[in-house]
Amino acid sequence: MNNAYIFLGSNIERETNYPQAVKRLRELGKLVAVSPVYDTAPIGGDANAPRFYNGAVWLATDLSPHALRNALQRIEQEMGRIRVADKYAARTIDLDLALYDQVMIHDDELEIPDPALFERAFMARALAHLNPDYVIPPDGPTLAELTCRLHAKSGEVVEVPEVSSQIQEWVDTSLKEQLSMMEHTGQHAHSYDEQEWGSPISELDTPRLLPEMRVATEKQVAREAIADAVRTILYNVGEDPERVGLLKTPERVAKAYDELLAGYHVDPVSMINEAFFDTAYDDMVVVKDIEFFSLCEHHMLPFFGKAHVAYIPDGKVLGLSKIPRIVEMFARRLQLQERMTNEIAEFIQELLHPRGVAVIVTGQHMCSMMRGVNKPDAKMVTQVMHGAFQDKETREQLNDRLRQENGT
Ligand code: PH2
Ligand code: MG
Ligand code: MG
Repeated sequence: MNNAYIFLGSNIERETNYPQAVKRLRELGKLVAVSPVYDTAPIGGDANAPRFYNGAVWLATDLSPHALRNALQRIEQEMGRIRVADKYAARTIDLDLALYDQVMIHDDELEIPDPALFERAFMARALAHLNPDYVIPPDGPTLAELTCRLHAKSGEVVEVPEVSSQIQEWVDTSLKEQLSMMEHTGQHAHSYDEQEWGSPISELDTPRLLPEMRVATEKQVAREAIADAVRTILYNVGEDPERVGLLKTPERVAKAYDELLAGYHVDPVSMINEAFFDTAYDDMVVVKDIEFFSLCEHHMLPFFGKAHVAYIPDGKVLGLSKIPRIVEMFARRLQLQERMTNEIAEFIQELLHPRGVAVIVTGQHMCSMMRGVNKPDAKMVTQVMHGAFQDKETREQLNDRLRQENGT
């Protein structure tokens, strides 16, 4: 048995067509679970099109993905679905094979996982209801995580409790029937016609894997989710997100966050790229006045200033450009100045095992400059001193260097 997740949609006589389609899915396998039914606004196409019932079903089946897709199309046809060129046309029933075990398929007939899943909050939500921990192949996010990211705007998705419980009851009785039938006959409660629906799973071709497609999609999903959240903020601070000046703001902000918070996506190994060198130089190395811009994790407001980094090598030194890059990697995240200072020092410690490492950071925090205590001139100084820098003399030497080089 294989686990197939089917997404259903109906916006023509949906009150009868939707429940009927769920019942018919029983012909194709065992119904493991059904999601609630959601009333959703039509996406794409004519905005005045009738609203949909949408939901999902988890089906345990012997059918291969392609055979299952053929079987679903047959049910759509039998239920009066008329296929037209307009992919947004109203339909009695739409049965989409959204997910199938950990399979990825991309051919003329099937796209699994269904790309619509990454765009439609209600689709992610219905599927997450069936199996929240399901990891979308090849390596996530889980359905629960995706649902959070796609966070639906209010009013866009409304659960329909009466229809949901009616279907749920039917599935419960039907499950019992299926089970007792299996006990009595020792067979599956369903059978399918191979000739009509195609080959069973054993003849399934190896699916083509397209992980790079997923990386791009995930990035897009994240951007759109951030833009949606910004729209919510704009509306709730009393603005009109539809006014011309603000129309593109959510996308702009999302794009800006890509840059401002790029530190989460830096791979430290490839960033360092083995740029450390053996050397006999064993005196203090100071890289001072490294400008940084970060966002505080308490308010997501900027803090910025300068970082000074020093270390005393023990056989190994780092390429000059790497120290500012390390600062950048930690600054471009939601931060506390204290933690950032520590992380920079720890990173260098692990990388070089020097005789000592020191990091001093001076920062001005917008969260206290333009709000709260309103102290625009206050500066925060943090420092971490490891190894040889615990020694008073070495510390004084470092202070001298910083003062000297600052010309003061
Ligand atoms: N399906 C579409 C196009 N638009 N909108 C909603 N709300 N629900 C759907 O299932 C749906 C849609 C194409 O399959
Ligand atoms: Mg379809
Ligand atoms: Mg569809």
